[in-house]
Formats: sequence, C-alpha cells, structure tokens
Amino acid sequence: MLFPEIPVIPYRGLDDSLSFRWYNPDEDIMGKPMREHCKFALAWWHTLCGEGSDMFGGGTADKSFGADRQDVMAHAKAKADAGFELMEKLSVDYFCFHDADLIEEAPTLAESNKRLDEITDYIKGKMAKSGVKCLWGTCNAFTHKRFMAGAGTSPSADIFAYAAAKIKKAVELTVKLGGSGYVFWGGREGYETLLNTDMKFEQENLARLIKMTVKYARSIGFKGDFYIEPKPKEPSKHQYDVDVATTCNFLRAYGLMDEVKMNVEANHATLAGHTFQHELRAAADNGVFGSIDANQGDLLLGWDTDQFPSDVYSATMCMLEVLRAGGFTNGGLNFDAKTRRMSHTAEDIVHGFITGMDTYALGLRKAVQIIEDGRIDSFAGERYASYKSGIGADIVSGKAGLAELEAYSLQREPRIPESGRQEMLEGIVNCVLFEGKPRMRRWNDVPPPVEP
Ligand code: XUL
Ligand code: CO
Repeated sequence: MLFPEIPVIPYRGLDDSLSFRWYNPDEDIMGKPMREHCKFALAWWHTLCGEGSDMFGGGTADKSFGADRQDVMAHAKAKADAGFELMEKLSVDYFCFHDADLIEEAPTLAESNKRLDEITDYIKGKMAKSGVKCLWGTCNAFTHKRFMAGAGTSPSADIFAYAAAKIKKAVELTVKLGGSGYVFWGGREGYETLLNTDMKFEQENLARLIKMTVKYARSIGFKGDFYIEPKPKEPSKHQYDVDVATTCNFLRAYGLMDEVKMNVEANHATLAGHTFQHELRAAADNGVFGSIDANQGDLLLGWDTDQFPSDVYSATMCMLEVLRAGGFTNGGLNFDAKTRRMSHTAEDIVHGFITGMDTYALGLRKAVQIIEDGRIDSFAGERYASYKSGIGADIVSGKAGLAELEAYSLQREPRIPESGRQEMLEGIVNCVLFEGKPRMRRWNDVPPPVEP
C-alpha cells in the first residue's frame, strides 16, 4: 500500500471527515446509480505524472511513488500501483491515458513499443483484479521536439509518418485495455503564423490521419467512440479545432461526422469564449455529444489551468445537458485536472477528487431537481409556441416563403416578443440550487394560505 494514511473514502453526507458529501456511488437517481450517471475517470497524466512544474519553477510534488526513477519499468509500475490504489479508494471506476503517461519513451520506436507492451500487461492485470476500466486512450504527439510543428499537420512527411506509427500503437493499447473511446486532442495541430503555413493542406492532412486511424482501429476490432477534443489555443497560437462548431465544420467537410464525436473540456470551452454549457449544447445539437473533460479554468487567467471542478453552477448546467442528451454511452467525466502547485501532497489529490466528484454529484442532483421542477424547460418550450400553429407552423413546414410572409405581414403589425424573463429564470435556478426545495411562485400566482 502506497498511501496507508488514506482510507477508503465513504459517503457520509455533510461531514468534515475525508468523505463524500454528495457522491453516493450506488444511490439510484432517475433509475440509474450515480456512478453510471457520472462515470468518473482519473487522468493518468495529471494525477500520476505531473509534479506541478511551471514556467518559473520545477515540480513541488513527488511522483516517484517510492520507486527508483532510474529503473523506468519499476517507476511505471509504481505509478500504476498508485493509480489503482487511489481509484479503488475513491470509487473512481475509469482512467484515461496517453501512451507517454504510462511509461517513459525509449530512444527508438521499437523499444518504446516493447516497454508499452510490458506496462500494459501489468495494468491489464490490475484492471482484472480491481474492476477499474479504461474510458479512453490517446497518443501524445505534442511533447517531443519532433512534434514542434504539429503531428498530422507537420510540414514534414516523416513526422506525419512517425505520428501515425505512434497513433497506431496507442489505438492498439486502447483496444488491449478495453477502452470505450479514443481521443484526438490537437496538441500542436495549429499554427503560429500564416506567413509559413498552408492552412488548407494542413487540415487536409489532419483529416487523412484521422481517417487512417478510424480505418485501422475498426480493422482491429475497436467498437468504441472516437472523439476530437476542441481547444482554441495553447500550445499553438491558433489550434484548428477551435471549438465544437468549428470542429463540426471540419468533420463535415471531410466526411467524418458519422465517425467522430466530441470530448468537451470545460476549461477549453471558456478559453474559446464560450460557456461550458454552450459547448455541450452545440455537441448535442449536432449529434456528436460524446465525453467530457471535467475541470475548470480561472476566468482571470488566459490559459488552461486545469483545476479540479468546484463550480456547482457550471456542473449543474453540464449535468442538465448530459441528462437531456440521454446520458453517457461510451463517454464519461474525466478529471483532466491537477491540484495547485502549492497542494503538493497525496492528501491534496484526494481532496481534489472528492471536491470534483462531489461537485458533479451535487450538479447531477440539482439538474434532476431542475428537470423535475419543470419551470425552466416549460418556459423555454413555451417561448417558441408561435411556431406550433398558423404562420409559424407554415414557416417550419416550408409552406410559407418570403412572398407569403410578406402578404401575412402586410395585414398586421407584429407584437413584440414576450419577455424572456431571464432574471426570473435565474432566480428559479438559485432557489433550486440553494434552497433544495424550489419555493418561487410567479408574482401573480395566488398566495398560499397563511398558517394560523
Ligand atoms: C490539453 C488536454 C489534453 C487532452 C488529452 O489541454 O486537455 O490533456 O485531454 O490529450
Ligand atoms: Co483535456
């Protein structure tokens, strides 16, 4: 045991101990246990590799996990031991990984692949014992200097080929570990200046690489989902997969819409100038809602801070969108999140997960209450009632064109739209969030009888 001081984390309701306050994995919510609504995942890179270094200083957390760092395999196994101990103690049922997270890259591709085979044998054994599953795998095609100008969008065909070889292995490992998803995050798939960039050709190549991956993965029996994870910038100044809408345009242009869904990350949404909820809605509306990287950014900072989520409002809106989209199938909530540099102990990691999981568990509970309360959904529905009959129905069915609409409008001055009542709706959400039981009535409802 690597963390004897950390107990199995129980659900205890509002309690000060190291416990969940809202996440009760087996509690039934709308006919499904909470753990199936949430499908929480640990991100191998942040939890087991990242040591808190930044541009101004080295790591503050030690992720040796008692192993000799010179012994690459022993260290990789210690990371796996730490990961499984944490997941089991925290009731985290899934993990996500990049190839490079599992074990340090070797000097040659062949040697790296051999290392990956050995460490995934070890991880597979731990999965069988624990019941922990793989949510998704991916390939790190952005850290090494060979990828400085991108992987699929590199101006060098040799680098494209090398990235393809690495992706092939990452897909094989994902299949080996039974992953239900494979993610493409465009690490450096973007550009710094158009003075040296053929934007169209780079995007065509990116599509070629994704098509090759889909074809190969299906040929070796991968049945899960592919996801692109949009992000507007960082590390590139301009990343091609800016946001969900831009990425859908890319997928449509290259005939990939039926093959690839979205992995929406909260912090990437806000970097793109959207709310997290907007990106989730855009994915669902386009039929590509897939999975979520659950974290949060800092609106005062312009970069990807990858914090453990604590914003219940945002998590509630997220879980509303997840419930409306019918819940997760192959996707889940991956904590692409790290503790702050000053939170450098194992206990801090546990607090990060507890707060993150409780935030989403509370968000789920509140989203259910908002749906059951019904006022938000019925208000939004009624707002479009004029399209249900008369001229509105003719617009929707295509019966009316410009000439018919002109004839209609020449007969009458339109009424201005009904009030959008944003402030009232925000008040209803606050009542559900902070009072538990919604108490608001419309101002003109009959007041309740005063108790004697
Ligand atoms: C980077 C990021 C990645 C992806 C996986 O911003 O989010 O960790 O989630 O490559
Ligand atoms: Co991410």
